[in-house]
Amino acid sequence: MHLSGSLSSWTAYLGLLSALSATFAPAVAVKEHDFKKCHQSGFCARNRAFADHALAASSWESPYNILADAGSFKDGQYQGVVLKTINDAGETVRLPITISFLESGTARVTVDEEKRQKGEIELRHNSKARKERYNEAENWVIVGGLALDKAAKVEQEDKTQLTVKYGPSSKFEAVIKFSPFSIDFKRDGQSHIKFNEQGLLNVEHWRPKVDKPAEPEKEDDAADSGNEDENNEGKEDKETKEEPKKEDESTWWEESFGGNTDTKPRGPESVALDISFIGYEHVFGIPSHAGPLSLKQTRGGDGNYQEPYRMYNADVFEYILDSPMTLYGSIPFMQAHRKDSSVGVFWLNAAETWVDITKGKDAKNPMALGVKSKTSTHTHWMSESGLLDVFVFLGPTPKDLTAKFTELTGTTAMPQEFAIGYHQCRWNYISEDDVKEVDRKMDKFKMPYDVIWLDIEYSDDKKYFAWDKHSFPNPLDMHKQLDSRGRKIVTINDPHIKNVDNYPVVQELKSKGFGVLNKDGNIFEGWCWPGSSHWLDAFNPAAREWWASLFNYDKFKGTMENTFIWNDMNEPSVFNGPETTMPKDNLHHGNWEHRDVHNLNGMTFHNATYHALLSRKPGELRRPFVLTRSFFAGSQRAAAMWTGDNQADWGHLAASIPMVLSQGISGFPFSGADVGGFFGNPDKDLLTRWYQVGAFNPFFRAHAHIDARRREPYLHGEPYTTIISAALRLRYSLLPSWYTAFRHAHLDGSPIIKPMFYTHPSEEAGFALDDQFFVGTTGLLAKPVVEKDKTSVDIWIPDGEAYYDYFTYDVIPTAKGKTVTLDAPLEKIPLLMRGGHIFARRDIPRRSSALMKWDDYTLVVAASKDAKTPAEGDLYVDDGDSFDFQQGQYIHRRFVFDAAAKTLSSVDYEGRDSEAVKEGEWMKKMRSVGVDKVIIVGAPASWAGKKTVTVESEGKTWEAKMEFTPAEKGRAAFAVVRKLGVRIGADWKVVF
Ligand code: NBV
Repeated sequence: MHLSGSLSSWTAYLGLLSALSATFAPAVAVKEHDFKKCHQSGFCARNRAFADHALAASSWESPYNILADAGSFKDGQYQGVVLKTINDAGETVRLPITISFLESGTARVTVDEEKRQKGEIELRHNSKARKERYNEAENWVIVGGLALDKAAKVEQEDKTQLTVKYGPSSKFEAVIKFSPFSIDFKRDGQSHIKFNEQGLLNVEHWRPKVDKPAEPEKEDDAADSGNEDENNEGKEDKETKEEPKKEDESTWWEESFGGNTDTKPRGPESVALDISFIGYEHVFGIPSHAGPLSLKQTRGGDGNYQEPYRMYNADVFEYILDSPMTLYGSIPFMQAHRKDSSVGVFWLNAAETWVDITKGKDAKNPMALGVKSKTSTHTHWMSESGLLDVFVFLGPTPKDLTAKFTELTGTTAMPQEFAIGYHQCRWNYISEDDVKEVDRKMDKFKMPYDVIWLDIEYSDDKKYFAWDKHSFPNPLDMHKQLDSRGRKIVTINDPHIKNVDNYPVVQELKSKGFGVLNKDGNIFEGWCWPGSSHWLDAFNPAAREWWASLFNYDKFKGTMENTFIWNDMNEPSVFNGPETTMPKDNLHHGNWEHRDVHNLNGMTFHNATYHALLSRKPGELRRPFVLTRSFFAGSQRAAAMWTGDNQADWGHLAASIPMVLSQGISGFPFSGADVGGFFGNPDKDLLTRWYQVGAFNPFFRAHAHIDARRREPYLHGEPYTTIISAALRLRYSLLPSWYTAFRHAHLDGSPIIKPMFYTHPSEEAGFALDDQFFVGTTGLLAKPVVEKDKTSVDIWIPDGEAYYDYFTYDVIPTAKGKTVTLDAPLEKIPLLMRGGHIFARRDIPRRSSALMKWDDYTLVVAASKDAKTPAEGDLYVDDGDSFDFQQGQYIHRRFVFDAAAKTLSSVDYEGRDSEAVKEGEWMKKMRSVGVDKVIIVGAPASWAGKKTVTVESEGKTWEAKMEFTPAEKGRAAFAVVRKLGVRIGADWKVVF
């Protein structure tokens, strides 16, 4: 093997790191303490202190009141003013408020600040930053669902409150109290969500800096007010009762962390609000965090966190598990769940955000809960800047929440079909020979895969768009060789652009003014993989257009139709920046401070790449595939994500499941974790188990750090090779069902793998479970093994349906709510089929998904326990590459097996008239694709002795052969019908 390419770059990289480490902490040293705790983030400390004060005081009254006479309600929208009283003299600040009731039944509350809105403030340090609170987040995030509900009506209004009825059949109600300001969101007359119930609303209004005589410097001023330490709580209580709380001003005008100083030209400007979920014990969402799906409390106590959940996208190298610490991407969408009810909120703010969570009964007024003796969850949201902008969803089902949330933020893009196959990655495949060798070996070992990935070492000295000529002299030939078996290449293209003279990309970036600026308005320079770098400002439309042009095949030479793109480091990661990212006082297009837009940054970058890939030569229009590390609400429209730099240990394997589930319920289900673990060397058992988990991640990619030993799946000898191959093949045979699950995600935002609370919202015992899940609508229930040396799993059965072992057809002896122990030796993935479902497979193993395109299907029917309940399922298929599906070029079938009527039928899923769709090339070709086999698991015993079935389709009737195998020793009876002779796209019926 040819190693010199990698070694030379690696040596250069080490050299660079040691050079850098003399002056600052490079990425490889990042540890937990390199990221802020709440007490080190001025606004978080201030708002927590504010909360401590308010919650401890015997008679706390929020200083925010709606100005009763200033408001008006028209066409589904209330517009008014909240007055914030800022001192004992009764001086107030005006905060315009808009409460919008949307046709979808979602409500939106937006609070701005008049002075900043009008630009009547002064910025310090001659800053060029905008004066307004950031009000463009919705331009990036929201793509629909904002139409106002004209039918929303004021039910009652007086000097003290306003009640608005809205939503479907006017079931929803918002009771807006004026003094102090609060909102009670009700459904069917019962309170579900309350704003400012605890009085923690806080909008830090603009004030001029008054210079005081210098005080002696205190190192950790903010820590004194942070008070996140439980032991301090009593002390703080005492203080608040004895004297009025004095605000901690130490972080108003300047803040330092890790040697970086934020100049904060606009002073303190945070927004915070308490949001209570009345009678709800579980809250989910706000990814990405490496912790349980059901979010923990954050104010200390047994098993709880001490820190709020943080959302400040960061390159969190070697992240720790079971932690509320921020990771690479954020979706500030939270849903609360209790038996038979789900509600949620979406906090539309892209600045650094923290969320405290506490649970308990309302100590002050238990009757106010509305739901007696039930636990409520109180959340406290704090963002550093921007508008207070919150959407409220009143459910009542988890599916309603994901549907309404994605109505606003968009649904998962229909993926390139190959993208849901298996991806082979490592940092790095070091040369063309290396790539070809891996490709050859995968074939040799009959392991299907679709994509091989090239990490940063493919580039010429980290100058993206240019190949390392020594290691990749003929990239086009390499692409073509892979293309011959339908395979793809993904190259990495990061947002940092190497700052050297001989690099046209950086020269253009500079001359066109497309880089992010520093606080002084000059191009920002920082350090990343290439050394000194500049960053593309993807907030700038012209910069995005230019970026798109760089991907044209004639610009990014050596790429072709089977090249796709990976965006890493887009938080953005800046090695010498505060918390390994950009200074908050940097400036983006429109002179918005980085502080305001930080969590959007990754999304603007992968959006730019998405648009680049839509068309790379005149006349081309194809679905892009972009993988992103950083993301925000809305990223699902353009990218897939992975969970970043995990580790090759069992804990990280286990953590990957709740993390991927959390993405799924938060509108961004195209997600997965690095199979094998990025850092370190997994032992063979761990790697094997990881493939079994990865085969059930919507995004399935193996990846490894440059220092990790080679671990391509064919390298491990028996029995591992066979077992890993089986996991890969299982994924490939089920690709039709995965693709169908993506279709549903695309249509209504539903998750691709689904946690128990989502599929069984009435079964309380399942609410906190996050280690087992259903796949789409297949009824496949998986509980992969994630513990060392474990050879069995306990799986919780959520209902009274029949459950069959996927591989043996054994009937699982169980009952609703029972936990069953399943054998799971290394070669076994615990996978059950729930009765009442039908799913599609393709059973001929092939080398890539592209080669399976015209294969016939197998349909698996898992019969219901009760013959009267039909089994149902669907299959969606399109060309997997173009946008022709938007013109009706797709097949979507609904299958129904009715045991009582002895029929299995296929009809158009949407009841479309097949003649109405003019068949394009792909549809025509699909005419040759049929159903090869039907397997009915749990077939009625009365079929014994039956040898044929009658098939009816397209005006004809014929017979097909059936084999029936009776039940035996716990295994269900099953029947197999072969060579059905029906087209997948046609209506047909089998009569048994
Ligand atoms: O590009 C190198 C790596 C990449 O392999 C990994 O997947 C990313 O998460 N990248 C981070 C930068 C360096 C990490 C140590």
